[in-house]
Amino acid sequence: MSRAGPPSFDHQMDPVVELYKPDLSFTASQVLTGGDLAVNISATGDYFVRVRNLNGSTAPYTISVTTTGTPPTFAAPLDLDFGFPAGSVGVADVNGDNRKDMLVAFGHSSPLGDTLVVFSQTADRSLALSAALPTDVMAGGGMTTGDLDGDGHADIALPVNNGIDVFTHVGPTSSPVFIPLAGVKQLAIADVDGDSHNDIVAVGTFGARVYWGPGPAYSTFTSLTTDTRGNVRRGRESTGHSPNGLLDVATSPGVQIYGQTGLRTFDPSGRHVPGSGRS
Ligand SMILES: [Ca+2]
Ligand SMILES: [Ca+2]
Ligand SMILES: [Ca+2]
Repeated sequence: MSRAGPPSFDHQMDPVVELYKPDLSFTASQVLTGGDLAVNISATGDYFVRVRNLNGSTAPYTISVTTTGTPPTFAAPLDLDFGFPAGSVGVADVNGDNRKDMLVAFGHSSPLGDTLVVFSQTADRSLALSAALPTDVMAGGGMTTGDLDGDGHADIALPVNNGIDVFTHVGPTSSPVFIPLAGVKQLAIADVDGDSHNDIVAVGTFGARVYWGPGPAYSTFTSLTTDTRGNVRRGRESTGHSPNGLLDVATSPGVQIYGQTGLRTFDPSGRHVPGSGRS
């Protein structure tokens, strides 16, 4: 920590104290911060202090180095007892303040029936209830998050009865865009075709399909399979790179991989991963 003189007008500007990293890159300057220059040094090494005296001032300055305590990684645990089960949860920064927020979905059998509850993370790492958004009738499970409209803020997709609810620009009065699709059980968000727009992968009683972005009103899709044996009850999908650089789609239980053989073209037979429990 570099500390420059008592705070008076002449001492504020001259001498000027600057700190440089071991690689001589500039770190901080009293001119830029104003007042005392206090710098948290997290990596050890030889740092360099440069003092410039622009007008021959004889103002004193002192330099001191002190240790600081490590701030806790986690704040005290925050217990949220709703008194009834939640359908699914998500963690994503939906309001764009660079703090991840907590999202909880409650289905129609819950006292909070068909509601998406948004808890915004505050600067002191606590959570503040910021929205309770009505959804279409839903069981509550299968929430997923990702930026669907490309504005840099996370959005939310939820399986609901006979479709998918998509929330963008999440705020206290947001309402969802509805994508009709009966039998949706689970969703995933990824840029499956690599066109920089996130896509939605859905599985359910219809099989599996990919809705092509940009969202939030997805209208074009590709059906990967109509096979519902494996994923109708607790379908889940993930994505991973095949050797051709295109994302594939995997469903469970068991692991069945539908390879993207060409842009937006999938091997409909799927590939069963041995040992994953499905015949
Ligand atoms: Ca946030
Ligand atoms: Ca967004
Ligand atoms: Ca895409």
